[in-house]
Amino acid sequence: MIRRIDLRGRLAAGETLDYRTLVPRAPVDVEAALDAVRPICADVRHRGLAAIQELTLRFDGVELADVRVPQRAIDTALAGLDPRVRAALEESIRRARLVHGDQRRQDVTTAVVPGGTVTERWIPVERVGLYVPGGLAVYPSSVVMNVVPAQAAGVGSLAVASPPQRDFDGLPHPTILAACALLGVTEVYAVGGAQALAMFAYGISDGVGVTPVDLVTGPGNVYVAAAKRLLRGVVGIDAEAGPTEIAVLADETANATHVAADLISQAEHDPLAASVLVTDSDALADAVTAELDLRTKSTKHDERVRTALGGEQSGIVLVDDLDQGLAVVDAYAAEHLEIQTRDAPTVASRVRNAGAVFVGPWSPVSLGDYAAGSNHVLPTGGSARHSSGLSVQTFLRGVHVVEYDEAALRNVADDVRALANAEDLPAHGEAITARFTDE
Ligand code: HSO
Ligand code: ZN
Repeated sequence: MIRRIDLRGRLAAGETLDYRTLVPRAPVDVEAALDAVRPICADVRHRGLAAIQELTLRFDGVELADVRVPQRAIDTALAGLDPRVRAALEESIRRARLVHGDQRRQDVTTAVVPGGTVTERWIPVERVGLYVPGGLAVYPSSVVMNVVPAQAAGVGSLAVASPPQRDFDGLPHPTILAACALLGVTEVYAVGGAQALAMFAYGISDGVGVTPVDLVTGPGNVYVAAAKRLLRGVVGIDAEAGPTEIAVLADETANATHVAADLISQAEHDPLAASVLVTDSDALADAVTAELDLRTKSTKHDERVRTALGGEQSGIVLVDDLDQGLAVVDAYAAEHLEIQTRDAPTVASRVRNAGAVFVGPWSPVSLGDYAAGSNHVLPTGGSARHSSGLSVQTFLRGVHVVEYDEAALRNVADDVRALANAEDLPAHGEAITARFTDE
């Protein structure tokens, strides 16, 4: 069911291979969703609460009296949380706080010349809106992964929005609310989809009111991605998250059962999820294919998994050796990359493009999804070539603070004037000259 792409022998035959076009990847058409999302954003902008109420009835089948989830509903959700799940979430939060706490940045002052300094000050974004989807799966873990770095960065005001559920009295899913409670988030809205992002971007003034945010983060489907694309500029965005991806670079030492289990673990997210194995071992490719068949039959979300593994976005890529394997995974730039080879740390150190790298037999992606301490909001669709996953940095802005004294400015005045004249912007030079009329 999973297709094969055989690249072996092609380099030796003198071919030049453009790996980016050879690796499997499904097109995700955010552009096409823009038309559906544009009127929704406009409606929320102009009609506020009334628009959100109508859209919520249409998309979620819920009559919304107001958007804000009452604190007692959040408290009730926490009280009702399975103690085992609570303990696991608390451990996940503890580990994520360790890692993200270490990402905090110090302000740095550079003495450029005597009397002239530039300080890079790291200032947290003031207010953030976090979107938590409620579709195929409910992800309290994603609440952790978004909230922890924002809090570690020192974001002052944090609001969460998640779609209201008919089965839960028109509130967001209780495990989402409970995760908010564990993280100390009290401002939660029962609004989903593009309307939630528009609400965050524009704010609403009626009902309880919602103050606009400066930055929205969080995963979502193609409509959420389209809303982010549309609202970017009005508000900052993290990234347009696409369907999840796992690539595994493996040699003959890898355990086929583990590799297959890991490929299926991410395929279970979404029929559009991508699972890619890159290997130089025929025997491993065959063993993984057999294991995939076997395990797919017994896994809970077998339909989703079968569709994802059988889709054009998934495949087993056969390569001549690990060097070619590394070239392939770098070109693919997977959201998650596992290295299951001999001397995995050395191979992993050569990877350039991946959202996150999971090294050796005991570091599966699902560990990172929940409890490694790393962040699971990662760049998809090849954007790991130029972007990073969510971190404290996402919620900070580096501001240059420039402070020169008179002598330091005087010393560089001729240079500024020369460059200003070269750009035919003499008023720039005059702004310097005006300070030294004695010259
Ligand atoms: N693998 C997903 C995150 C996730 N997995 C949430 C389970 N829950 C995207 O990195
Ligand atoms: Zn996952």
